[in-house]
Amino acid sequence: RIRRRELRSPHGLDSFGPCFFSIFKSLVPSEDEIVKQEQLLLSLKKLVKKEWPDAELHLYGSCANSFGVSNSDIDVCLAINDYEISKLDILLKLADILESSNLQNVQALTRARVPIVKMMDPVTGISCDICVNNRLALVNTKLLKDYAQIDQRLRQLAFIVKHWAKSRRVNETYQGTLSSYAYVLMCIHFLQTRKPAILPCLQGMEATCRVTVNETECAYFDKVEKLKNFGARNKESITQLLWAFFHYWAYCHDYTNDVISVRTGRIISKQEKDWTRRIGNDRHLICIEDPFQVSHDLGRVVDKFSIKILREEFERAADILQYNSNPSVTLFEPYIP
Ligand code: 3AT
Ligand code: MG
Repeated sequence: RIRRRELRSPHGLDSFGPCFFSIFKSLVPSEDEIVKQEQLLLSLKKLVKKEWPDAELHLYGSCANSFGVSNSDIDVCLAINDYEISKLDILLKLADILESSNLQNVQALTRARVPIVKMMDPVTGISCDICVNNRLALVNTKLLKDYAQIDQRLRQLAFIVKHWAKSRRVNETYQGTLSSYAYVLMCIHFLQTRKPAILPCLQGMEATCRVTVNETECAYFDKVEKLKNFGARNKESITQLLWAFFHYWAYCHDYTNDVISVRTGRIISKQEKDWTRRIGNDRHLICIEDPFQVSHDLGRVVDKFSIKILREEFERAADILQYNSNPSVTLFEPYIP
């Protein structure tokens, strides 16, 4: 059953606008940090070129999708066309190269769902994950970045939601809660479905960029500079949106039947996707469709224990924004088990 409550914005929440806005500002990475990230990428490029002259290194994830908070790790993808050598051998070779070049804590995680090499650069203090030929991640990174340029409220909302999720420890996929990528998709979908809409559905528009990655066609409208005024008719403030976001996930989302889909800009049914029952480890207790890999539910990490935790946290956040006298502090109070 869907639990509903009276849908009203709390009195006076807008007076906290400046507090939430300054939290957002404090999370944005500094110029200095961005310079350091670029330095590290440059030195990695030099190392890689020596071994594989045709290889390229690309940033992806939050350091490239504009949803990165300060002091995040960076995600790097090694794009390489060497069919003589397997992906795992490339990773092991890469780990060797890094190890012999003064990088610290080098570890090849060859058995992870997305195999990576982890390391830390002692010069900049930045930690870094490198994967091989993960072209889908590069495409979804660009999609998120393009959405962020349409309306600045997306970035503000997503930073605050990510900060809340990290503080409350519900951003830990290995514990059955959601990835940062999933939270950003939830924010995009939420803004697509406001009335009037704050974001368009880029995949529903005439495609201006098109790539095929492992048989998956990725196409959407990416001339986002033409959409700068898209959300202007909607005047909702960041605090109103934040309240409505948590209210939606706490009391309005139909967990039994609904899938949120950024690809269509709508809610679609679990029935339609055949996500109504558990298959293997996919339980579909909260359904977030990947915009390109449409058979992929980003909620699949969630199990019957963590769904409870997650929903309780959504309710806690909604109730704080509704009733608490100091919401911009209480919302982010660290979770203590
Ligand atoms: P943080 O700031 O690091 O928390 P992030 O956006 O970098 O946020 P992750 O490090 O979890 O998020 O993931 C890095 C990128 O990998 C984000 C996205 O482009 C891709 N990615 C992550 N999880 C998935 C997934 N389940 N399916 C497809 N792509 C994914
Ligand atoms: Mg990351």
